Amino acid sequence: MKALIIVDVQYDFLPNGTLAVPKGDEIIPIINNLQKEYDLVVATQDWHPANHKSFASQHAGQIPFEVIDLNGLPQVLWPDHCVQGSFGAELAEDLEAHAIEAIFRKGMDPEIDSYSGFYDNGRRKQTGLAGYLKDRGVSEVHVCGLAADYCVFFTAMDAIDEGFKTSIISKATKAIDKGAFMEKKNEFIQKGGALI
Ligand code: VGL
Ligand code: ZN
Repeated sequence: MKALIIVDVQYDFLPNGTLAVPKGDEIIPIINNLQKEYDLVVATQDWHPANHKSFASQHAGQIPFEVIDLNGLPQVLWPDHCVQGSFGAELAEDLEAHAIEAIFRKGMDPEIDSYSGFYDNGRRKQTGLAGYLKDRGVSEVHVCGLAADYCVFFTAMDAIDEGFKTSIISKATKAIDKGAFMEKKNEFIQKGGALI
């Protein structure tokens, strides 16, 4: 069984969003066309409380894209984004959603960020995605969505650790920082992942 994992296709990561990924909207029709190729389609949704500590706004004197130590982990400070219940946190309405069987939310704990759809950045807690996929007999996953250099990359890296044959679909993802994704891409390939 082969699953498609659609990562964080939410308004705040699209043009005009608070943490817009350049050309993020261009991947939506591509993802819509891809879905029929899979036995199972799931999605993730970044879902932060308004006081999430990954937000620069929660740290006096800090500005977005600075890096701090947050509870022992390096943390990029982001503009406020994907606040629970806000428009920016909604999955894009242009994203075909009929086939999405489950949506795994992440980033609810204000003390720790959660890029991967599988666990938080400190691997303290699982979202349940790995167990769900395994229960459904999935052995291979393809990861797409936003952003290539953060949530797509970390979801794909953890998918390998969870024992799935894992690919990132190049044409169905966009990066916040293209250069950073080039390096992470190599790390992913070295770990046994594929770019397709
Ligand atoms: C993401 C930064 C912060 C992502 C989420 O979906 O890639 N990036 N939160
Ligand atoms: Zn986030």
